[in-house]
Order: sequence, then structure tokens, then C-alpha cells
Amino acid sequence: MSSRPRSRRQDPRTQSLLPRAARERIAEDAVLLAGAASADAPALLAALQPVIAQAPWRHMVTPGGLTMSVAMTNCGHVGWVSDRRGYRYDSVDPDSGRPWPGMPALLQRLAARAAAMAGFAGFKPDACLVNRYAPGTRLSLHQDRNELDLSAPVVSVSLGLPAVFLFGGLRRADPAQRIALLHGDVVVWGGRQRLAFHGVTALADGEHPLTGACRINLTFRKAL
Ligand code: MD3
Ligand code: FE
Repeated sequence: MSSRPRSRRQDPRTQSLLPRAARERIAEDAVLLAGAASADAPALLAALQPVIAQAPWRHMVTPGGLTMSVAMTNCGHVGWVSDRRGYRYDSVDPDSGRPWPGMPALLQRLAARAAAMAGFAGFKPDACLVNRYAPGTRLSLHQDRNELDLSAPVVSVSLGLPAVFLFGGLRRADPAQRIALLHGDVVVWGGRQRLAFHGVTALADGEHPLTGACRINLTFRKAL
């Protein structure tokens, strides 16, 4: 067994020593492309600026009435929304009453390329949920199951401050692995892991040269 997966799981600080775009299988059907997006990160963040201008960050409310600590927006044909009525994908941004901004071509290409590298050829995401974590922000354990086609993978891109990702099993009570997700990391979740419980622990304080005091995660999905 190589020491690299062990170090990723136990010490996020050592990750800068790793070769970029090194592949790691987190689990069956979950592939980590470490640093695969780091070269594109400045361009990805620049491409997000007009998205955020058109569809500003907001804190959605869960069906149970809690305000989420993660700030969110979307681009693509549809966007993920939550309110008192439930979770769903909607082609309209409820804050503006207008369609979500289109998905920038660079984001689309990156997601498709990453999916193909993980064995999912022809991935054409129609939704990109953009999550922003400030220090202290967390995302509690949940499943992503609002998508119609669960055979398509989910591709996630981490930018900015590092996070500890909780990767559990198919039941909420299953033990969760803790995996460091660092700037530029891309993960493709498919097949058996598609309905795994997952979450993000409270973001630690810090400053990243490209994002400042936050982590931004892009989650690409085929929702329709
Ligand atoms: C594993 N976002 O938006 S991305 C979410 O870092 C979400 O912002 C987290 O979970 C974030 O729903 C994690 C990684 C991820 C996304 C979807 C998955 C992991 C997944 C779906 C199934 C299994
Ligand atoms: Fe999720």
C-alpha cells in the first residue's frame, strides 16, 4: 500500500508535496483527481464572476426552516434550490425570477474531461451548484438524490481553503471516512457511491491567495 492515500486522509498539510493530477481511488466508484483543476483555477474563478453578478450568493432555507450556512448559487439549465416547499431543480432563480446564468464553457469542459478520466464518457451536466464556505461553515451529512438520472456521476471541484470531507456509506449511521479536499482537487462520484451520505466539517480559518477566506466548491450534475 502506498503512503499517499494515508497522508491525504490524515494530514492535509502534506498534500502540496504530491504530484498534480495523481489519481486516487477513494472508494469503488469514487475517484479523486488530486490538483487536476489547479492550473485552471484562476480562469474558473474568473468565469464565475459574471455568474455571481447575475445570480448573487444566497443562504437557502431547508424544508425544516433552517437557514443553510453554505452560501449558494447555480449556473446551467437548471439550479438546485431549497425552500420551505422542499429541495428541487428549477430553471428559474427564485431570487430574480429569471433563468439561471448559463454554464461557462470552461466549467462544462472541465467537468466532462474529469468524468471521462474516471470512466464516465459523455457526461453533459445540466446543473452546476456553486457552494461558498466561510470559516465555520459546514454541510451536514446528506444524500444527493434530487436528480432524475442516478446513473450519471457527480463531479466536484474544490477551490480555495481546504476542507475535511465526510464520506459515509449508504446508511446515515454508517461510519464516515474523513478526506482532505484541497484547492484544485476534482472528485468524480458515480455508480455505487452516487447515493452515499456525505458532508463537510466546519471550515477552518485561513486565507487563500485566490479566494481569500473561503472555499468554493463546484458540483456538476445531470439533474434532468
Ligand atoms: C458523494 N457539496 O452540494 S462535493 C452538495 O464540498 C455537496 O460543497 C459538498 O455535497 C461540497 O451536495 C461536497 C462532493 C460530493 C458531491 C456529491 C456527491 C460528493 C458526493 C454525491 C454522492 C456521493
Ligand atoms: Fe451533496
